[in-house]
Amino acid sequence: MHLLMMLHACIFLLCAITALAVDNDECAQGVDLCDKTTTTCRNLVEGYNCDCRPGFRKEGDRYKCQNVNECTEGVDLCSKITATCRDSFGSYSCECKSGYRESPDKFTCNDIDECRENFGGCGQLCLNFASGFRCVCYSGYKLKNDEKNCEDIDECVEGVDLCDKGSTTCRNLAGGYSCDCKSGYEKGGDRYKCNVVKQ
Ligand SMILES: [Ca+2]
Ligand SMILES: [Ca+2]
Ligand SMILES: [Ca+2]
Repeated sequence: MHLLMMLHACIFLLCAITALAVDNDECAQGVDLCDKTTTTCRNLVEGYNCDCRPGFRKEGDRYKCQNVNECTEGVDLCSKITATCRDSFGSYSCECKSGYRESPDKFTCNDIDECRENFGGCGQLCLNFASGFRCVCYSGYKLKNDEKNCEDIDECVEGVDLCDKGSTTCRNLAGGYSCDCKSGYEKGGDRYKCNVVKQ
């Protein structure tokens, strides 16, 4: 009886070993149904599994995985200030916002210093700042419609001069203006006003 049981166990074990030995490696044989682009086949003692590749996840189908939209799920590493997340099949990328350029880490972008590169095309002064730049002018000048070059402000025509109307005449100059004395008047200490010539 005892011997019979042992014999039975032996036969059972042998069966198990035989079953193990005949396990097919479906992955190696290429007979698996795993989707090659989204999964990797992994052999199991009984059957096989289709493991999702990075950037994909299981959704119903056991042979196939779905693209993870890292952007909408907010798991991307893109800088919110300098970049915009763009989803792709199995991955994502960080696209630089206007005025920024890609940095080595691929997640953040660096401000472009437009003033260091051809002076931003500015005629007089260039002011760099994050996300953009601006052309500015010397005192007495104003930006032209092209937002790049500067032109003299005609203070006399624009009526922004401080010349005393009674004793002086405004004369426009590049970058400024002067208050010239009218006849019968002469310069005193004030640059905006003239004094009556004493007889
Ligand atoms: Ca993706
Ligand atoms: Ca800039
Ligand atoms: Ca002027």
